[in-house]
Amino acid sequence: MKTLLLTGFEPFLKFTVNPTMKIARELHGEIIGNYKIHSEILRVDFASSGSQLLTHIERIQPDAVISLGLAGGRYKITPERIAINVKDGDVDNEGNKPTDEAIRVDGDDGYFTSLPIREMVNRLQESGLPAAISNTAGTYLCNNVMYEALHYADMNQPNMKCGFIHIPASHELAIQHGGIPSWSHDDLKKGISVCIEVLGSDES
Ligand code: PCA
Repeated sequence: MKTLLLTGFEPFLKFTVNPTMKIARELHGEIIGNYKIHSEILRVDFASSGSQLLTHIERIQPDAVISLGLAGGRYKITPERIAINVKDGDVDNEGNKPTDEAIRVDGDDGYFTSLPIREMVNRLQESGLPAAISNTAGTYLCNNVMYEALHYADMNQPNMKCGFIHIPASHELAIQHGGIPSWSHDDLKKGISVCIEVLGSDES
């Protein structure tokens, strides 16, 4: 049995709940395909989210890492293609607001995901769930942790598959927030389970 580190994020900005937190918590300990899931929740903090993720990787020694983030306003489940070496954007939960900064001053400009994102999108759509590859994870915390995981894998563990999946808002969040498209929690969770299944089948 292999181990998957699955991360979600805490709420941030105007989003009073983060559906990725609930999904990660509910899938903790589950077995999907040949992966046992170990879930952790990350802070929305430019100064500590990356190191938090790397600490979990070193402690858990997973075979693969999937991080989840909310993309409030997106309509589909969107596995991300690339992480870039940039920190820039809205204020985080600790009040930091970097502008045009590098995540790692000596790091590569970017990293492509090592997850089977095309197969994930195909299988999501076959399962009746709208999905598309996204070509930008932005420059906020989601890009930040995706970059850190891929940088770590590149340096230390090239066989560890890593990447990031953005999901739309849940109905619960949309009711509180107002103007964003939303999915049922069950469909969001099913979508992530489908992606994990694909990860396993990709390796067999
Ligand atoms: N989404 C944000 C950060 C936390 C989250 O769930 C992002 O897309 O960067």
